[in-house]
Amino acid sequence: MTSTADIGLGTAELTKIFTTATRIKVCDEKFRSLILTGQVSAQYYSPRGQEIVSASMGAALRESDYMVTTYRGLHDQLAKGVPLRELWAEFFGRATGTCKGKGGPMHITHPASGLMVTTGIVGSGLPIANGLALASQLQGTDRVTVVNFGDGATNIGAFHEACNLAALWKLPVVFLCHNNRYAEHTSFEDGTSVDRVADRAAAYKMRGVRVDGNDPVAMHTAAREAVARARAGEGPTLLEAMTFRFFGHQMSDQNEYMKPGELESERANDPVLRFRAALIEQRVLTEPEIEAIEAQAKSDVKDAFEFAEASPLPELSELLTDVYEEV
Ligand SMILES: Cc1ncc(C[n+]2csc(CCOP(=O)(O)OP(=O)(O)O)c2C)c(N)n1
Ligand SMILES: [Mg+2]
Repeated sequence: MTSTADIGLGTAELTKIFTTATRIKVCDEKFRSLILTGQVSAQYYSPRGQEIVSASMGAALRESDYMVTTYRGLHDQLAKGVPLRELWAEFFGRATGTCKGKGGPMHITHPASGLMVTTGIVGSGLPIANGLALASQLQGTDRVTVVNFGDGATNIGAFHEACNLAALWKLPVVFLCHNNRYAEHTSFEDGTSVDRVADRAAAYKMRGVRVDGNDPVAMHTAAREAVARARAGEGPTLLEAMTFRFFGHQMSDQNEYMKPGELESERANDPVLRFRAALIEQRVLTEPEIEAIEAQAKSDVKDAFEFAEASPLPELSELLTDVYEEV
């Protein structure tokens, strides 16, 4: 981790980022164990390894800001403040979930916390984010929209269309690319014509920044800057956060397409554990304070799991409610 003293990040901000990252990690570990032991059947895309990107961005946002994310979205949803109980209930398809059990893990939506939509269509979040940002601009608010997507999504037409319009109209949007070096099973190099996603911004006269997304100080600093510029009407940023995913594209993926040793060396350099060690070493938090944060995360996740499990499934009579607009 970059030295916190150089950047001027305070204990409160660092604690917030670490607390969120820990929550994401614990939530992911529990959910994966439920799937692997056959207790839950769900389509799940683990964000393990990418926690710091989302936690650092989340700490740069206001509750009233908007966020859009993808199927690999648990980290973003928690970082934006979606309540754990409702999130878990939606993952379980229960009536108490964020979408009353009709969305499931791939479609988490919780406007009260600004998490406007989760989509499984690669690249589709960017034009949606532009629409949200345009609405904020027309309404004269200073709300910012952040859209999360992967490196693979930057090869989709919608990415390029959205970059063009956002730059042209100076929309208050941040395009946050989680570059985890792989799309479904294709490496970044095998599917992308440029070496850096951030370089693509120049084609649209947009600001492009690449950052080590696993370094909380660097990531939070870059996120704060991009958000501040968007809020001040200075236009969009394409922020490329370098990171890595630890558990395959989805649960049955064995990562055979990765380079030999790549996964092992990344796991050995776990960004959440590195952050933990740095906080102690730089005397930001003590070991007992960190253990208390970890214990709280475990107890919150247990509570949310029990809430979801005890919640009812949606009634059949609810099948069409909130699905079609009444005219
Ligand atoms: C338009 C579209 N094409 C293909 C797919 C199938 N698909 C789902 S995820 C994915 C890989 C996307 O990779 P990336 O954007 O890097 O995100 P990551 O999964 O690494 O977070 C693909 C090809 C899809 N869902 N939507
Ligand atoms: Mg990817």
